[in-house]
Amino acid sequence: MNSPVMQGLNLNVPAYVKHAKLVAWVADMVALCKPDNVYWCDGSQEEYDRLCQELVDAGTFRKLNPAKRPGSYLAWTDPSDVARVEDRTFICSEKKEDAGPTNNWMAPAEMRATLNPLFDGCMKGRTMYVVPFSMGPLGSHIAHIGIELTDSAYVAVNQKLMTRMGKAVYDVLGTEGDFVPCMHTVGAPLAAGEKDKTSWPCNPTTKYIVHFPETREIWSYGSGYGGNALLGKKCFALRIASTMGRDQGWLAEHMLILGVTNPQGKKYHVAAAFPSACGKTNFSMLVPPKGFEGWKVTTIGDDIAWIKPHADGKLYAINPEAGYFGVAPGTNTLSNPNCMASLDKNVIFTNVALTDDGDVWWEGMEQDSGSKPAHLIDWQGKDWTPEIAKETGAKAAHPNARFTVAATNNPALDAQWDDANGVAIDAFIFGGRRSTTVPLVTQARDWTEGVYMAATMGSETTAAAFGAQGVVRRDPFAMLPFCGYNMSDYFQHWLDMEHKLEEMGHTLPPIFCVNWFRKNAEGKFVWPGFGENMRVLKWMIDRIEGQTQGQETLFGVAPTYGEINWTGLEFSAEQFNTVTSIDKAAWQEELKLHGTHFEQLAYHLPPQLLQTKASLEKRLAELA
Ligand code: SAT
Ligand code: MN
Repeated sequence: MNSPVMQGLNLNVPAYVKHAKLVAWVADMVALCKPDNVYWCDGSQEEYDRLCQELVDAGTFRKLNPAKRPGSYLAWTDPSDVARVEDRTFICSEKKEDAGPTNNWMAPAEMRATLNPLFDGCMKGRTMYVVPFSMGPLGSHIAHIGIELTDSAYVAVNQKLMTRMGKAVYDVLGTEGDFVPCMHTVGAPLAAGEKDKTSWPCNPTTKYIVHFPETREIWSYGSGYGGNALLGKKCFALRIASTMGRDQGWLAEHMLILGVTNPQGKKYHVAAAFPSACGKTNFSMLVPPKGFEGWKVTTIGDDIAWIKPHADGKLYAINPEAGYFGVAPGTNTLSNPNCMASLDKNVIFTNVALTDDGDVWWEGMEQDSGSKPAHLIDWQGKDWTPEIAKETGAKAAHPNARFTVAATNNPALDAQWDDANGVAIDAFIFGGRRSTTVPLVTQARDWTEGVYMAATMGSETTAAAFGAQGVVRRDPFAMLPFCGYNMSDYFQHWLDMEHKLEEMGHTLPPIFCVNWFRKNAEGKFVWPGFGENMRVLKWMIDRIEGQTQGQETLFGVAPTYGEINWTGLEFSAEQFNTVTSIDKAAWQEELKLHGTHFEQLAYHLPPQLLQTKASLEKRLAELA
């Protein structure tokens, strides 16, 4: 490879970067990608403001009305670049079995041969940004460092909000520290003197989101959006980190982390897994409803948890992120008042609509204002009126429109959110999106049954990923698109945690399975959800404290109607029955589907899961 110095390009390495291997890697990548400039991000506010202004000048950002939305910007993407691309996402382990049947796989050598010509010269006409970030509190023993090289200023400024990004990372890294190299390009090189033709450069036809788990590298080509491009998030914090966790004995999970404090001041920490766009952000910022005076819910994280066993026998969790990349549509002061307050200022919005007075709008906001605006510019830059929407079905905001905001904007932020030691987990929750079959809440009778519940989770698909929506797919642990290795090995890793902690003389936290999304015969949601989920959370805490008995059901221990605090909510025993009932025929079908799911995961499937299935079948057969 020609060295960049030979090409006459100065690497501009700042004096505070003292890591020779890192500098050598950047030099190699510069030689490969051939950017016009190299810029090392320091993470300062001055830099953030400057890069945002450059994005405004390039037409990628629109500055929102500072009187309405101070310090905030709106970006509209290319219509081909609006969500994660799961069919273009690859796990390139040496052996195909190690990626497993749920991941796209290509042999590493073949993938490198594919990527190399694509990356060769991919940054021509652009600046390469060197973005240093820590996933987790700087220097925490649970945290890890990544360096993203990207030709997207949009990525650099989003990373500033989403991670601990900047100069201080190099102090932690020192001269020898480990980091995950994250290569990213929008895949749209420019000829000499050429300007971008669109305000959202990306490659509309060629995309690759590639992970090499053995060498812990990420290579992302062609997309500028969300989880495809902010490589600290799904690529590092889930796919690569899950393989690190497997090798090193910890867990990287698609989980929110919340703190819940009772009126006596006792605090619990709960980690909960739900698929993308199923309300993790809402749950993590929950406002307790009437009847829960004195209770407080605080946010540690809204999407990802890194969890490590500690010498005291407990599992400690950190949020590796420092911001939220949440779904805007449906967010309002009823569904998530804390989130709405977080979005008052210093936000980057992507693919929401623009109001005539320079503010933002999305479907669901009419709940707060009482009506829809008479006119908007939609996320594709077209005129939008309620009449047009009625006629054509056009959405003002893309269903997967997002906000990026620093965690520190959140009024419900937990005091320990940045604690380097993490918080001790008292319960795990797994939830799918199912209109039938799965009850509102049950508690697994033991760790293995809990792992079974999580392993067989199903969910109707959402707009967070490209493809058909509303189809039930199995989404084990809400990790289907995010597990960086063989899913059955991942189940085994979870089962092994039990023995690991038992050897230390400890038991694991209880596991609960929830489903907020049951519908009635008319196809309407029955459970009110949102803040009312506190009622279910309180029952879980009662279970932890041994204050409530519950009742045995086919699928774990469930609350009786009388065990839930209904103060402030009218919810009849009959409605309760609609969201909790276990239908024998539906479950016969469900268990058959679990069987099909396990057949697909047969390689290395832990036998305990088949044993659990057999005992569920036996229980079901005995049901009247
Ligand atoms: O696009 S992201 O992966 O960042 C969001 C999500 O799918 O949860
Ligand atoms: Mn997510």
